[in-house]
Amino acid sequence: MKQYQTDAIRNIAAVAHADVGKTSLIEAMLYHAGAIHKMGSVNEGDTVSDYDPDEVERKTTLAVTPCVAEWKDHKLNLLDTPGYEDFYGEVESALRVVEGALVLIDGERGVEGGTEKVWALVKKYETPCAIVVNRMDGEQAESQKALATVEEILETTALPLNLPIGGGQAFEGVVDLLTMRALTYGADGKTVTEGDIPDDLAGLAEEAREALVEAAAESDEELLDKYFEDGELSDAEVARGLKTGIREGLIVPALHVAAEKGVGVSAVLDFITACLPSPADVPVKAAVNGEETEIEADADGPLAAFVYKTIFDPYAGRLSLFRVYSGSLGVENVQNTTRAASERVGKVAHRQGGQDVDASVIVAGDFGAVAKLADTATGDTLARAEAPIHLPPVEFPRPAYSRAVFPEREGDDDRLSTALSRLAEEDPTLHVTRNNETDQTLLEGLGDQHLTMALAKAKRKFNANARLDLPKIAYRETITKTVKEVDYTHRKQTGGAGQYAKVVITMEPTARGDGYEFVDKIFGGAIDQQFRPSVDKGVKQAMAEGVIAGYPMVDFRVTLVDGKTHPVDSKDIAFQTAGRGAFREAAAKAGAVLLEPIMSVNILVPEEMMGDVIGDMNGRRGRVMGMEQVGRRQVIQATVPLAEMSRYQTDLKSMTSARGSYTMELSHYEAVPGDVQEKIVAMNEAEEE
Ligand SMILES: Nc1nc2c(ncn2[C@@H]2O[C@H](COP(=O)(O)OP(=O)(O)OP(=O)(O)O)[C@@H](O)[C@H]2O)c(=O)[nH]1
Ligand SMILES: [Mg+2]
Repeated sequence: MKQYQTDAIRNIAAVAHADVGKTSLIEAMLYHAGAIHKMGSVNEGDTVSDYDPDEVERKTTLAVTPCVAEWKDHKLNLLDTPGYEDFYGEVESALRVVEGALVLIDGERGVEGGTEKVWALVKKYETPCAIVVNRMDGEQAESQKALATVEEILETTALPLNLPIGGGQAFEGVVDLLTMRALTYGADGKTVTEGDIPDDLAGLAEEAREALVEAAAESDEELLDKYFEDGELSDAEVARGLKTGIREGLIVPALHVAAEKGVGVSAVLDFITACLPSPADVPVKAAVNGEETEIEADADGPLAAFVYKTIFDPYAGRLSLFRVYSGSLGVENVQNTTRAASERVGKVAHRQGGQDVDASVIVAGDFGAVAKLADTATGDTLARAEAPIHLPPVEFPRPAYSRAVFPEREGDDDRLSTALSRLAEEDPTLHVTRNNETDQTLLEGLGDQHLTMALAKAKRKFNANARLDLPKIAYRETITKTVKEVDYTHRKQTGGAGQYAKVVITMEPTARGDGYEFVDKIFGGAIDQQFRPSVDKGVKQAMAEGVIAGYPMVDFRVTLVDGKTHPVDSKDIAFQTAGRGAFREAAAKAGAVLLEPIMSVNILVPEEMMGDVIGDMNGRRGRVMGMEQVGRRQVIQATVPLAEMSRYQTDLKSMTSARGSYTMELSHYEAVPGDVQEKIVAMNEAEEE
């Protein structure tokens, strides 16, 4: 592939609700631009982007994938992304490293739940974007209706840059409002014929062109003056105004396509090269030695490359996909400034889906891949030691869905844990943690599909078979009453040496979160100094198993007030035993209760669904703490027992047609209501039998 200068590069991510046609559109663009000679299809499993066996099997994109097309002396880096929200960590990676986004919507369905979510990400990254209305060949597809949902739900006016010619199966092309010419596409999905605007669209086209020219003028003061004076702008001026307006987020244009048939695809390619910013147009924030600065995409500047994705191949090892922000990256030694580690770059390549395309050097603004870096992970910056630039990492969504994970076969723990840690490196939204209280390994992610996929990958790539289960809840126990001076004597007289220890303890509840405290209040020598820590040790042993249902006891104080030592038979072990016994006796009288983890959740839902979501929260023993309006959505803040949230991800999805989302973190522990406690105790007893 020819070497392109920074200003001839365009970096674009395709984002959308699931199944809208991102992969098909990218495939069509590659085909139209001549990067591939046969157009693949998602259904046949032979697209460039969905190359991974799991993607082929499921006919869906699971990871951000770079593709390359050359179009009119420009290099287009096209990032395909998943549409299922369990994989939106990948969308986040993609938007972090591009200057433009194509937000696809379906010509029949318009904006959907996933569209709202990727739209929020596009806003977060302030990515210049266009709406691409796909499947204009659908029988019910209607541009105006689809764009009305953009207005209504995304609260954005999409400005048509072209108009569809023909509807349903007869959709054959578009009227380009910049040139006021009709483009019709041949059945081969590639041939484009330019002609006059069909009569029935002439009026509509005039109107839409007017709106476009006005919007272009309003983006640029100089153009606005000229427009007021002359009442018109040249095509080049309109394009310039549009480019400015799009870059500044003032204009969101709309284009129409039928990706699978290739209709309208050249117009998208033209739009990307003409109207979306190049890397040279957009300086980025960075830090050098802790000082914030902005860096320009200058191929001769100091090196700054950002790793946006890591792929693990069981044979080839680690592959790091990166984007260069400044300087150029070739075969050389570099510094990973995130980890203060030096790395050897042995070879760089462009990527076309899963294939390497040879390159000698990757210049500022361009994308590349490097294999076998030793210490580099997603989100790291590669730079040079003498100019240690550091780029901010990707802010990945935090997992809100958790399951216990077990090896399918006995003895497979090591294999599974290696597989999971590799997968977590490939996908930073997948966390593997250990819960010491429940003694379970937890796999946490963004949803059930996410974890199911992780298991499938563990099996295919690392030959590690695993299964998931609902995680155990880390209940705890505590006491509610003070019991004074409980005495306990341990005495053992068998054969040889005897054991003797007497302790008197007082046990009292402390504040939530205070844990356990041991106080030695022995005056004089009732218990020898050396044996008092033994009592503490004994209490610690017993408290690990509580007195109600085997959960650790917390938030109490034991005060050792009195006791007795035997001159011969008293020893460490005897006082430990007495400590355990005294604890059990005291705790049994101290009104022990179960505590459960209470989560703090933030639920984002469209206003009209608030009632249902709150009602459901109440059913889960949740407490709504507050509400906050965000645009036309509401953030509901609530606290709710973790035990009620194990299926919330799926439930919220079905309750809100995938429009709601939530985050969750541990808030505190609270006593379990009596009836719930009875159930938990009964369940644990049943389990032990
Ligand atoms: N009729 C019609 N079908 C299309 C068009 N574009 C894509 N499809 C079909 O829609 C389905 C989904 O297409 P994909 O390209 O996989 O959509 P996606 O957005 O990449 O899907 P995910 O990766 O799962 O989010 C496939 O069956 C395609 O064949 C189109 O323009 N018209
Ligand atoms: Mg896809």
